[in-house]
Amino acid sequence: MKIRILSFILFLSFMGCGPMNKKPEDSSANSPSSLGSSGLTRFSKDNQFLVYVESASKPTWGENIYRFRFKYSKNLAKTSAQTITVQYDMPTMPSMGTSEEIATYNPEDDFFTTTLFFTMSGRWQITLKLEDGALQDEYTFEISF
Ligand SMILES: [Cu+2]
Repeated sequence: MKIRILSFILFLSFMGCGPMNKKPEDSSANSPSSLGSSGLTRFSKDNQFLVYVESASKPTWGENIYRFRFKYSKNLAKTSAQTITVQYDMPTMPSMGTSEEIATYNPEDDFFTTTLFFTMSGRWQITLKLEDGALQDEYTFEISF
């Protein structure tokens, strides 16, 4: 038993994240939507865009490919943005910092694609920052594994 606890502490210090602050599942309406491997369509934070998110597989340690599609909420037309900024972090571990990737637009399939690298299991929060001319908005979702 002691050995098991010790190796758990060693594991935590190796990962450099400190103990996890386990929060109960938040089911409030304002909490970011969660995403498994299936696609999801939601409005962005200020309702400027309709955002579709999908991933090729269930979230896992290492590389994870995500695809996004944006339309204007008011007329459902395609946005003219060519890139979006993707920021992701672990909300319960601020010391890990925030990682950033650029998702690039592929006109052939009308999707933005990026690869995120999850360095450990747990809860990750992902924010898409979309700028399209004068329109700016963002969309946040969460994954856990
Ligand atoms: Cu962490």
